[in-house]
Amino acid sequence: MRWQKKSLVDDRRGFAVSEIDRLVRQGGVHPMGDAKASKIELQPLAGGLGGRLLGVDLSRPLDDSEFADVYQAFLDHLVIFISNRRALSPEEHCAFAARFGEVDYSPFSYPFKTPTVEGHTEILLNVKEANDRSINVGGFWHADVTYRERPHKAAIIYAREAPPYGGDTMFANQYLAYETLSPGLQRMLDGMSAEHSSGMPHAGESARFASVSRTSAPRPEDRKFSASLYAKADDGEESRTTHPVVRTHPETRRKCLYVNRGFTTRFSDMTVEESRPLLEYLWQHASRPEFTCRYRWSQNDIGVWDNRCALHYALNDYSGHRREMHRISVHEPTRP
Ligand SMILES: O=C(O)CCC(=O)C(=O)O
Ligand SMILES: [Fe+2]
Repeated sequence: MRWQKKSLVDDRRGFAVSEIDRLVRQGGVHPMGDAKASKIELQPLAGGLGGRLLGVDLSRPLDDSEFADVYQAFLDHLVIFISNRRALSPEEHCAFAARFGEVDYSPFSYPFKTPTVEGHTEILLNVKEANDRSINVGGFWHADVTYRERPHKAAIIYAREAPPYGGDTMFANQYLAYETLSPGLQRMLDGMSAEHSSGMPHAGESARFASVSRTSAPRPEDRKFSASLYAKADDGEESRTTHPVVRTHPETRRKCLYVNRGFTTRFSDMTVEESRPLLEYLWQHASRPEFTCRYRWSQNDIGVWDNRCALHYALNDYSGHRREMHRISVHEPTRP
């Protein structure tokens, strides 16, 4: 049995223990193994979160019981990865994504552009050409679209083309971020809320990284937000909203920290100057190496992250190589 019982959940806390966790299997399963004959296994990526699912292949639809296992692994491990035997069509990607919730068809808010896959307004096309040395999409710690009243519940991302090395994505467990704060700070934050804005005052040019490689340092012009394909040059309206600083996950009922460097601007009823030192502390704490995992993409991989309790960061270290990701997101049914 290669299923490792690394569970962020346990009976003591009263959370559901995954059905998969109870599976006892003989022998190993190759990631590309025969999905029909095999049960799903999970190979943890790190202590804090993340798991690779073995024995699942999305080149054929999953039946309900298989999907239930996948969904439970998503809740238990916060971000899961599936390696597929062959390329998935946009329709197959979409059909899998739709099992996680209501698919988001709306464009992003100012200041972002949202290129999409032709004929599929729900598939965000995140491509960086080999000669593009500018900043990348998601190159800062964030959860997606938290400036919306109902941010995304999950993202289902497909690696259409992965660089030979570099271009990994990192994730950070925000249950752990909350649980490792002192009881005093937890009590204080429990009652607080914060503003989130698509204007990204703290994740602008200073927090982003232009493309790096061992042989090429970024040039000043590469560092500008406007150098990215995904930045809008024209003026627009920011989207803003307010969320609790600590939220309770609607499915696991666990509390997690819910501020991020990307979009959180300040605590409610406080100025940016008053908020910044504590936010800065929380942002750094939230991405402690022990709370993170890092995934190296291969072509045709699918990743699914729980955007309610995990942060992510896309590394911009593949200068000279092309990377193409397709992302579908599903809405949270209610406000955090
Ligand atoms: O390209 C990636 O790995 C993720 C980028 C990102 O932040 C996103 O798609 O939300
Ligand atoms: Fe993102």
